[in-house]
Amino acid sequence: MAWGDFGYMEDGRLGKPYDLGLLTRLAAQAKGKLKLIGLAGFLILLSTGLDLLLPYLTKTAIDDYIVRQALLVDLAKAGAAQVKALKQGLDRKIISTNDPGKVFVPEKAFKDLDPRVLARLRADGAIAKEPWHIVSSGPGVSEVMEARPGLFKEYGDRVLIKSSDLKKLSPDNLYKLRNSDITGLIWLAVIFLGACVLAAGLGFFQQVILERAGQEMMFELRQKLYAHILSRAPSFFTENAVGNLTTRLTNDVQNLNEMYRNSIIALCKDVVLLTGIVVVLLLLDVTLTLVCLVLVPVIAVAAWFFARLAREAFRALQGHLGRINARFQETISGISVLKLFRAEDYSANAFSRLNNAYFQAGMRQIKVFAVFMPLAGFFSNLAVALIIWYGGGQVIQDRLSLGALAAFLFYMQMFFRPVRDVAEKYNVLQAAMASAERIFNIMDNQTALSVVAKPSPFPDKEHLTVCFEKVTFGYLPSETVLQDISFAIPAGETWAVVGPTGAGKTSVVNLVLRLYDPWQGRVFLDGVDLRRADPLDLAAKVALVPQEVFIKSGTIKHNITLGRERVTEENLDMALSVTGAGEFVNRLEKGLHTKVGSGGQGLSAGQRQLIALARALAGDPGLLVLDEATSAVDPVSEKQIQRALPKVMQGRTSLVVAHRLSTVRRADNILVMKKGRICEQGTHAELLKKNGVYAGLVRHERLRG
Ligand code: TTP
Ligand code: MG
Repeated sequence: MAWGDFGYMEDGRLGKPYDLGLLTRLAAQAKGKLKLIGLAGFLILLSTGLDLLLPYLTKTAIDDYIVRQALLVDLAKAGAAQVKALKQGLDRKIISTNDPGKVFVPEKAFKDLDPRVLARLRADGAIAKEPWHIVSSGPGVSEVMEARPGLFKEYGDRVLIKSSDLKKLSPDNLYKLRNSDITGLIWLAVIFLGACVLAAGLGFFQQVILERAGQEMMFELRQKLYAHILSRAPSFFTENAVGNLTTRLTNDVQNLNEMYRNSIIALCKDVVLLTGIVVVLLLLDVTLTLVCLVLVPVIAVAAWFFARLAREAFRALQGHLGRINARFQETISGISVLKLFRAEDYSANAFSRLNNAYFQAGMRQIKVFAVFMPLAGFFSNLAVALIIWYGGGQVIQDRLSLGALAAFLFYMQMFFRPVRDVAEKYNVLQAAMASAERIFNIMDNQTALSVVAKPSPFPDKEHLTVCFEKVTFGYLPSETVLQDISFAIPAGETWAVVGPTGAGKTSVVNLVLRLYDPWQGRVFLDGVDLRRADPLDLAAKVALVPQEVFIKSGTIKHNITLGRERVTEENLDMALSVTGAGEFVNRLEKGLHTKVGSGGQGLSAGQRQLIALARALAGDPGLLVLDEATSAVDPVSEKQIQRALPKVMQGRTSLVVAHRLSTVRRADNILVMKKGRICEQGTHAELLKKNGVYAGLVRHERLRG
């Protein structure tokens, strides 16, 4: 992954990668996946082992098959101590000649010698410069030896030829001579290829297993979050904007996955690989390893410095992106107002400023990376230079084999790859920690209305009574919306609530449906305190036609049934015909199966209201609550709904917030609300006679005919 594509954060905040509390909670998420993760970890170990094997195979190819040289040592020129050390130290590796004073020593054996002994031997001129090739035994060897007898020396089962004399052999003979070396190389190449194929195979399984574990965790987390968010009380949704909640469920969860995949697992793999490399290098050559490791502190400081710069740049970028997102969301949701006032240009200008800031922040981040990436490359090349300088010198002095040098170069390249992207992983980790914090914030939100362990069932009756007992309530602690409300609706009656805007009519409705709990007092439905009722029972008994109709995208049928089991085909037909919604639905080409857009695109305001009425009725509720069910409707639809209402309410207890005099007049009782209190109540006639607030409303045509 390149940089920065971690989704957006509305506040541009980054988490602390070392927040232990968060890490523990995240680890708890992975609990069920331990087997999968363990299996993947094992595969990672295996494939890392294979990665480490490849340079070693290269070394073997060079040292054992390509370069097989020995040097002649004149023991007569060496001191007694050196001879002893040579004989004891190399023992069986030495090839004795016919002359007891002279021995051949394979080049790669010299490095096993104490460097001081080696230096002394060189200083004394005991080691000849001329290299000899050690012929490996093979079927064609004796044939070649017979053809060119003068070139070869035979000591026991070992045959040697001056390396410079190899050129004198015909290509054919050279091939015969080195036949077994070539076979060895072919075998090594096959093993190399096999290791590569195996590593690729392991990589596949490891990837699939890890991804599976990751995707499963994300799936479960999304599921949990969704259920949790849905079960919050309405106040939660006033505090948390939809856009932010959407980000929680999508981007933030994705960030966690990114962290898990690109950071934690990769980090573990890197640690295993780096440790493995250092161990193998130390085994190959301690001093050269230490020379290379001199660079590590320098790189560590550079990486730390870079991580800080990158963090700042990344945070700025995320902040700007968040602002763009928020701005765009707001603009689109208010698009009709924007168009109405022709404010597109103004909005475009504002957007262009945000966009420009985002662009600048992006450029800053790119610059930071543009410095670090070549720098990391530079260090990697510097390590190569060190190996060539110091290691090359060691090879010349026979303290290091050529194969080991090649392996060193190979390993160093491997070493720097993870170092290069450590800063990037750090970024992912930070973004993810911020996401985790926000997700857990939501998970910790306890605003859901309490549900008792053993809810009291409602009596199984068709009509319900509603009773408010000294209810006081508000949305914000500082503001009381309903003050000491008490009333009782007998079963089967229709009561109306009227009052000026903001009086608290919708708030009363909200309490009947237990969208909120009152601060003081109690709300009863058929004698059951709503706090003790089963929420599902309540939903089955009460239906609301809200002030603002909500239509979800899908078919009309689904909009009416909302997937509720108790909405039978029979109930559906009844609801359609009683409300009159069936008339317009039948006129549609696809009838009930017509698709509508979210927000009710494709439906008129009146049709939406009819659907909301049908939806309420289809559940056959014992209590029907209408909140200004005809408020947003044209006169024709209004008439239609007005006609439907008496039929809809027949045989049910209903509570109707209304501004229609015809509806109100029919009510068995009218509650008149003002500033959160019930100021009058009675029938239409009684209230008119009283000549109070209600009579005033009627007189001023606040209630229309
Ligand atoms: P409502 O109960 O909505 O008033 P209303 O239904 O009588 O008004 P209208 O005729 O316009 O529909 O509001 C009473 C007070 O409570 C008002 O000051 C706004 C406030 N309120 C909230 O703070 N949050 C809410 O979710 C609601 C519904 C109201
Ligand atoms: Mg209202």
